[in-house]
Amino acid sequence: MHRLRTTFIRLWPLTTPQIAQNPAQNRLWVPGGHLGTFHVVRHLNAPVAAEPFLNGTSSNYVEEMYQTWLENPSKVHKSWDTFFRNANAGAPPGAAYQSPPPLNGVSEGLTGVQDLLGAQLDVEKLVKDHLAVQALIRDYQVRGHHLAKLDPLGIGCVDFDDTPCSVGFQNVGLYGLADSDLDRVFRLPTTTFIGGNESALTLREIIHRLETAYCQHIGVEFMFINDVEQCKWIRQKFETPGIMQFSLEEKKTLLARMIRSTRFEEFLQRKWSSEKRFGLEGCEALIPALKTIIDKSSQSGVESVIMGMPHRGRLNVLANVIRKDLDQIFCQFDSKLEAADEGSGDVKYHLGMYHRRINRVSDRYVTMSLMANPSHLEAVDPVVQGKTKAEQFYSGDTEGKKAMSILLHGDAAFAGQGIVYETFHLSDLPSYTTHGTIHVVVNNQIGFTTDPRMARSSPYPTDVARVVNAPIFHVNADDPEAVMYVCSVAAEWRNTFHKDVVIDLVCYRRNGHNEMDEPMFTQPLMYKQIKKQNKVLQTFADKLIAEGVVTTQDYEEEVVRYDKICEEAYVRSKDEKILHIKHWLDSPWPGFFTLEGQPKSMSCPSTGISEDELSHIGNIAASVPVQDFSAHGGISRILKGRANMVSQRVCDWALSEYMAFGSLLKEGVHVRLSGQDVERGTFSHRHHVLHDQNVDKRTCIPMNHMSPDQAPYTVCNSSLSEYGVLGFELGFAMASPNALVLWEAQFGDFHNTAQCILDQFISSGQAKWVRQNGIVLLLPHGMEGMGPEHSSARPERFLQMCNDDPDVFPTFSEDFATHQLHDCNWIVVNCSTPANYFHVLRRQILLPFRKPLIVFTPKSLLRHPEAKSSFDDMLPGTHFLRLIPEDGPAAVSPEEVKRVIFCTGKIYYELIRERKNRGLDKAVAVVRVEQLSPFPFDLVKAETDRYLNAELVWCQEEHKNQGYYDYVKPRLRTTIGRTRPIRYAGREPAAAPATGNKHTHLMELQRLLDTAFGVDGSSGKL
Ligand SMILES: Cc1ncc(C[n+]2csc(CCOP(=O)(O)OP(=O)(O)O)c2C)c(N)n1
Ligand SMILES: [Mg+2]
Repeated sequence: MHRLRTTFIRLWPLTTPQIAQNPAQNRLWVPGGHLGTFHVVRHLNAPVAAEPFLNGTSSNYVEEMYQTWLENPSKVHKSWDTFFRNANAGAPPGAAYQSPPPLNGVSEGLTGVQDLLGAQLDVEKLVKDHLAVQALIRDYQVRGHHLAKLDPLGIGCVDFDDTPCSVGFQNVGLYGLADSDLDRVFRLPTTTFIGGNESALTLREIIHRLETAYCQHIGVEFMFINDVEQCKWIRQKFETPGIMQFSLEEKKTLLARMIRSTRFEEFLQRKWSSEKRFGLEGCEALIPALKTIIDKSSQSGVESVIMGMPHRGRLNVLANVIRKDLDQIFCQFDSKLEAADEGSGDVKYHLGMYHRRINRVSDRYVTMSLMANPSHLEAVDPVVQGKTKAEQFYSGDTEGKKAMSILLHGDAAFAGQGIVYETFHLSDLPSYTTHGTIHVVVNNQIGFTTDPRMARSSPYPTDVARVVNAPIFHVNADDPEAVMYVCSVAAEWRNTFHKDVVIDLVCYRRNGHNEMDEPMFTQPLMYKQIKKQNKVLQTFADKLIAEGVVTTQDYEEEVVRYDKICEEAYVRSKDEKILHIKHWLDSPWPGFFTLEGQPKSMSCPSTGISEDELSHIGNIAASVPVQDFSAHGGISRILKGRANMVSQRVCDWALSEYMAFGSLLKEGVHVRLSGQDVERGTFSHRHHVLHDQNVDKRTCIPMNHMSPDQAPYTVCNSSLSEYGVLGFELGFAMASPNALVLWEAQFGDFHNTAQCILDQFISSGQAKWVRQNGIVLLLPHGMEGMGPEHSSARPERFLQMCNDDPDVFPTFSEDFATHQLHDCNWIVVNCSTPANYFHVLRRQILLPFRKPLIVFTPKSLLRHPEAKSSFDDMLPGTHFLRLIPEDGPAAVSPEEVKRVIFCTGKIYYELIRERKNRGLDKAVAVVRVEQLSPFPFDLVKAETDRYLNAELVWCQEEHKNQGYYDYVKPRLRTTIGRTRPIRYAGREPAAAPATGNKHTHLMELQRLLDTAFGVDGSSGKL
């Protein structure tokens, strides 16, 4: 816990108690212990418990002694010589040790004992001291970062819970060493690289080198990593003497980048002093940091970098990393500029960008995209990962060598937002890994007005990354060279291990949260210190001038040069009269739209497919297309059932989905279905992945065995995170319009843990950022008497966010339906037939533009005997039915119909059963609205016109304040010009979506059906 903001950072030796407090235990080993039977092979194999002193590390020491003795017995102490000689001669346990011969000529008996004890103590001390040195080295590796000078302000807000400080020259006593040992030479263990070419150093030098490696401006946190090789790799990168060196050229480039970063903010401040821009002042090193990562990654073959970042320093990153034209950035500050694009647009520090350019260091092309993002901190993280995965997937980059992601974070957000953790947990899952993300935290030690001690319970903001064994490099951001070094190590780490890594740029925020905020209200002392803080550019320039890397004149000229670039761009920006949000697109789809960015047509072809295709895909769905595969008996029955359906030319829900996916795959469209337990299907209806019952992990995905030139099908059970996985799939769908990307919620109500992705990206993304997205959400929905959870996918919420006007009756034109789809923000459907589900999925791809599709999917209908569709409804010429009119006796004599019940989804089946039971087939027409939004005004009007004498009812199984009623009612009224009342048949308003009592559920159902068929209208409610 953080008790106080402290400047004391502490260490505690891991093995001190054993070494210093229990010498008796250490003494056991030489005279009578197991070492008496020392034999290299045997002791290496012996369990540690059988060797009181020989643990994994001390055995190294004895082994080293033994090897040295083998080479030359005179190189080891006489006592070791005697010991090894006796042990090798086969001395029995405990008898190998003998004291060295007496050096003086005194009385044999007594001196023999004294010598024996003296020599024993010598060896004991030698081993003990070496173990102590080893413990000390290890402590530096584990906790050296506690002592590193990370905070440029020197106020240190990392609290390690009052653990006593131990390392350092003054603390060797804690390890059982004395000041007099500082000049003794110790052999170095194999677990350190501080020796360079030397294998032994004085204790003083050992401590000095460890301090250099671990306690200066870089703090390395890595010893929690399970992989020994990875730990070793990091030790080598930071311990090797003199490893942090830069060429003159590198230093000059670093200075030039610091100049750009610093002067950009100063320029904005001069020109627009009263505008919010969330400047980077206090963390100017971020720009060279990112550029170093990109340079190094490009050198190792990366061609595409996808970045996500919050507000802080975003304009600077756009200008100096992505290299967006400065005039395009500056014109965003002109509030009078007119927007050329439809939609709301967004503030300048949320917009995205895409740019391809030559990297000067690697001399290779790199495409960089910065994803547009909402204000919601960290929400973009999974989206970036999804897009990166998609780029890797489409370019066959199975190891992440060509495309990579960089995520930037604020310290408060990184620690506080759960999506960070959820995204980390995608990092090593086969269908979600992007093979290593480089995370950069702008750790300005504050979140808006909140101190870290109030904002997190972990010492560092980066502790969340430890769950995936990501190394964490803390670095003082006022030292640009140290920053550059950790960034190049991080890039190398990713390129070597393809795993996540975190760079924690410990810095400060020179201004308030934004440039208008007064930080002294809440952090007076911190800001007094900040005001005293020298500007990092000046300090760094002075250092390079002193080193002779540049002259004062060089430096000043470089500053003038960049200021001139800014001034010229500023002048050009004045010529901009129109703001094109399209220029800020982060994911262009070349060739999909016209050059003007419009859809290439405004019609949608038939979504049906040929009988042959239906049979072929159906047969694949009914088979196990690999040899010697033992499928489960239940699966065999399901496959047989599918074969029967194919022979009868009908589809149930699962088979129609198969038909949609299979046909798109055969047309070369990638299909990716992701979500919890989607491979089998929560309701055990899908079974897209078959498991061999006899061979562990042997699976078969029949959908991938359809034809040699088909697109690949990805179906993947996801981690249990809706927010992370939905964001990821949204990002995946962003990369290409030529893919059907679907996310299925386990039950529809679970989508609300991903509400941020729905609100900030899916429903409003196009309006804000002019980019389209065709993601499909499958949300199981329906009142089945299963209680308040698992029943409702909350249709009311999706419908409430639709942008079509309830009060305006549209003018119909040719292709009205497609135009309507084009203008909407998302499509909401509830299909009542498998064929319609098939069509709506295929329509997603055959439309000439992309819109998110929300599908309320059924549960009981999956196995409902009547919820089947004939192949006839899926053949060429057929298409998705936005509305399914009555086709029974009532439709024959519409003038005799007393009541028209409009409904959607599975209640249709309850209604027609009830109608039949009541003998009302002629009197009541039931009309299904399959596409709720955009509302099919044209088709609804045709129905209301047909049944002119009928009362109109909206029937739903959901409660009145939920479901579709509030959305449908005004639109129905607008359709009929308010000439007839719209009656309501459904459940009463309620707080919970459904009752937990089965009996009540059935009573409610019966009551709503009674209301629906109250033909005289008396029981219908307005
Ligand atoms: C999910 C969410 N909650 C709250 C906010 C409001 N907010 C904007 S910036 C900010 C502070 C962020 O602090 P930090 O992550 O340290 O970034 P910094 O501004 O210090 O760079 C807050 C709370 C937000 N944007 N998103
Ligand atoms: Mg912060």
